[in-house]
Amino acid sequence: MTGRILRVGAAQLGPISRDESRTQVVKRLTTLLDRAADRDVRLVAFPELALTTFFPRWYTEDVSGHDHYYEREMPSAGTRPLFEAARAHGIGFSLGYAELTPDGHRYNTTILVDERGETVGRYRKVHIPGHEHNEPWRPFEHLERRYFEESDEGFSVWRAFGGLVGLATCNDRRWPETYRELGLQGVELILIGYNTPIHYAPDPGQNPLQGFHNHLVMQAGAYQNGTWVVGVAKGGVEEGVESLCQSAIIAPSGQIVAQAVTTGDELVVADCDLDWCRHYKDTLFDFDRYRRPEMYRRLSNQKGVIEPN
Ligand code: CDT
Repeated sequence: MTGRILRVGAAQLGPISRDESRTQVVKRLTTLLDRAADRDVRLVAFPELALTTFFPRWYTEDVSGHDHYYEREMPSAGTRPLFEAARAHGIGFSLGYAELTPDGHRYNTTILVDERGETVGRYRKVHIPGHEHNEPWRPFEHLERRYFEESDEGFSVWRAFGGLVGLATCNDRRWPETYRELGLQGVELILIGYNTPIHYAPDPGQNPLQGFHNHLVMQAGAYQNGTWVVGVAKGGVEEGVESLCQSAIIAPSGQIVAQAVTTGDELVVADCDLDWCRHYKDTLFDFDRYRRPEMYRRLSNQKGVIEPN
């Protein structure tokens, strides 16, 4: 193989129980990092909210009722061992967690940490799914809109690991705007962590299609922007709720080149040739040559649907 090869690991996590301590979880993450080091991986992607159980499934009257699940600093005493292990191995990583800022804002955040243990990028989730208020009719809730603010920082791409790396989080992967925002910054590798319950209460007919939709959107996003995409799950049955696994590494062709086979902690590895992106970015998806932004004004000027008279 020639080109800019980056060996990437998708570090899928099985369930995290509500009373699992940060120390216990960080130990699981460092075990996966150790396995990555054994396989000469240079960058490991961890899932969304990788340090805790998916707490938005439970309603609390006071929004601060789940604050013990949030990180007030990164790294902290609890998470520093992960940074130290990564630095010792010379491996970078992305990590999703609940962030509580000093001025009281709550974000669903993912950071990108380089091989020296330095945080080089921070992304706060843009598309926040679910609901704000108690809906006890559901078998379990999806209160992300109660516990996280929508970020208005947008999507960034960073020069790291010899390429152009972007981040997105779970529900963002379903929106083509996410990939295009990153694609317009030349992204070559997008890391996406997710927690996707199989049961979708507003329309359970979608339940059997969760795996299909997961790969459909990421494969399309990869191909249409000529980029690698890593989708990494926290899945399995967590506190009685089954979530999708099927973590995957997807090439700029849209093909899945590696996929998880378990519903637990598992490292999925692939050699990502970042130069492969050029095959798509310089041909069918030569944005500079073929895009017609003046034809797409609704995309940034309009939020909902306006049907013709
Ligand atoms: N974590 C996350 O964003 N999960 C959503 C569930 C959507 S149903 C409320 C997802 O898009 O997978």
